[in-house]
Amino acid sequence: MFEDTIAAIATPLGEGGIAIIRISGENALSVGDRVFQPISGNTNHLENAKSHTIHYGYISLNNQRLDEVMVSVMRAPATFTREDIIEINCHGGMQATKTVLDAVLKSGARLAIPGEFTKRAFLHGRIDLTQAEAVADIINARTNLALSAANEQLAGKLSERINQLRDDTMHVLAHVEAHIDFPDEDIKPDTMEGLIKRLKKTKSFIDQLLSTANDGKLIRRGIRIAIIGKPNAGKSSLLNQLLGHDRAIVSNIAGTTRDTISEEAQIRDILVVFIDTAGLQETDDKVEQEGVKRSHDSIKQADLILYVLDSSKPLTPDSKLSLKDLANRKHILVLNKNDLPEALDPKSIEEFKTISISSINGDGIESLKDAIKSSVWEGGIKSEMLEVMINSRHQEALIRARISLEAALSQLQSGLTLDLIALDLRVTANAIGEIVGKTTTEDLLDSIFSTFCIGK
Ligand SMILES: Nc1nc2c(ncn2[C@@H]2O[C@H](COP(=O)(O)OP(=O)(O)OP(=O)(O)O)[C@@H](O)[C@H]2O)c(=O)[nH]1
Ligand SMILES: [Mg+2]
Repeated sequence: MFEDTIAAIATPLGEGGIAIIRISGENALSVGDRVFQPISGNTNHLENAKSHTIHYGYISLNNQRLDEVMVSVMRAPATFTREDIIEINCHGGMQATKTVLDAVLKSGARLAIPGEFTKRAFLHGRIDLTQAEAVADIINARTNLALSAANEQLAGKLSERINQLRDDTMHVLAHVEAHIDFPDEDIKPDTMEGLIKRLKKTKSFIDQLLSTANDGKLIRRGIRIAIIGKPNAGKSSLLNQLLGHDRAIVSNIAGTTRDTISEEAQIRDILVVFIDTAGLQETDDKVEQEGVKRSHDSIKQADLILYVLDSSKPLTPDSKLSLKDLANRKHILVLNKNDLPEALDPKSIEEFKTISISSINGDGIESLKDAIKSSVWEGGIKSEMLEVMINSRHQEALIRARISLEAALSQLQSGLTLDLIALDLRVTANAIGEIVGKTTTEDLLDSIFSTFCIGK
């Protein structure tokens, strides 16, 4: 299918013990032989090597030794791309790696574009599109949850369900088309009932899958949490507690934090970006005004708001006002400074979900983390949730599939012309097929694989 042989550095660029240069394609072995000198040397060493073996020697070009390496030989079809692959394990410095890659490129391989190895794996039928996306998800995973969800997808758990949906739609389509060919025969009531039942089942199955989209987004991208409150409430101290190190400057001067500070952390296996903000207050100071404006912006973008109150002080009228806005956002009211005598009237905040903490001694921080987790996963994490979690591309295709499926269903029920029904069912099947890559366009493939790194 592909005539050219591609090569790329498959490990991150930088200083490391080893780097791997991957070469895939019809001429992978002969390209390798042009640059590889085995330690006890005959020519065409790699072309004559058995599959899945590793060889010690040197990379050289024009009789100049460039690096001491180990080369793995993997013959088609038992490889990632289903083509012949060799992988050169060379020294992992920037220059060493580039020099070896350069030699390979001068010897007949072309530099791979991002995702091209995985694209070949897909086009050769080794994996489907959801599995190709899972490869990228595994590389990008930052939490255990994200990694296990990606592994399930690579194992084909999502593909199984999508293929079932498509088969069911095709089954009904075949029936409808058969009757188009024999217009004298009506669909028997029994058969019709069966077809309608099958389409209804398909629709509710699509709904089940669509309901996983939000969790999928959460697991893949994580959430943004804004820490807000009045000056000196202890927002920056709380950020430092949650991160476990001193990221933000803390002081008893009101207005210490002027710009927003964002920092990533894992809280109970959820990827979180915390945004510490300037205190919310009226001010004449220009810089502080900008800080307050940025605080409001981060409140808008946040998935969850931690509103920090100093519980050693009575509630002020302006706090009462901003608490009102809180009610219609996902929030946790954090009562800070519980190591000091309490001066807050519990009645004034009784309608809020509160957690009492001390950002000085860490009291209550673990309960706060639990509260963050349960506000993200209302109802907890179920194991079947990890098996299938669709991404936004799958979601978009399923929404299209659902619209045409509904049209087909209502036409089938009201006895409209079979041609139209068949058309809608075909649109449904195609939209579902896009998810696993049974129906694709070059544009779709480009947009998926271009997000990959080079060498994958
Ligand atoms: N006793 C006590 N003091 C605290 C606690 N948390 C913070 N503080 C103190 O309160 C003061 C303000 O803390 P910061 O974390 O800088 O408060 P902030 O909300 O970020 O303030 P701005 O950035 O100025 O808006 C500092 O002197 C902290 O040491 C706490 O739980 N108990
Ligand atoms: Mg601060």
